[in-house]
Amino acid sequence: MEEIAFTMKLKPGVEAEYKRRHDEIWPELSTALTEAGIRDYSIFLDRASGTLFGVQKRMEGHSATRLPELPVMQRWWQYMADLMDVNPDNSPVVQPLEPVFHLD
Ligand code: RM4
Repeated sequence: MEEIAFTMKLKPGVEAEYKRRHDEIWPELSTALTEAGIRDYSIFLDRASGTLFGVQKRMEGHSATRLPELPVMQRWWQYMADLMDVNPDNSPVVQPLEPVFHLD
């Protein structure tokens, strides 16, 4: 199991809506994430900057890198695109983070 972390960027004034949509995450999407081998996935918000901090564990042999191929992922990104900084294909602009410390 590896742990990865990354940032994404929320547009100003949509914090409540971003949380609401995730509180009501589509079961089909959470199933797809789990089936791709993602576990313990959390997203935290820094309200001051709009930075979203994602952290997740990926099981050995995971297929997280193939999630963008799934129609449900595409639909979710399209749905979320009005709230986040996104690439031309609607995927969120993701900045991978480097691990610098870990305590078990
Ligand atoms: C985020 C973003 C990410 C997705 C999570 C569930 O807003 O779309 O790509 O992994 O939702």
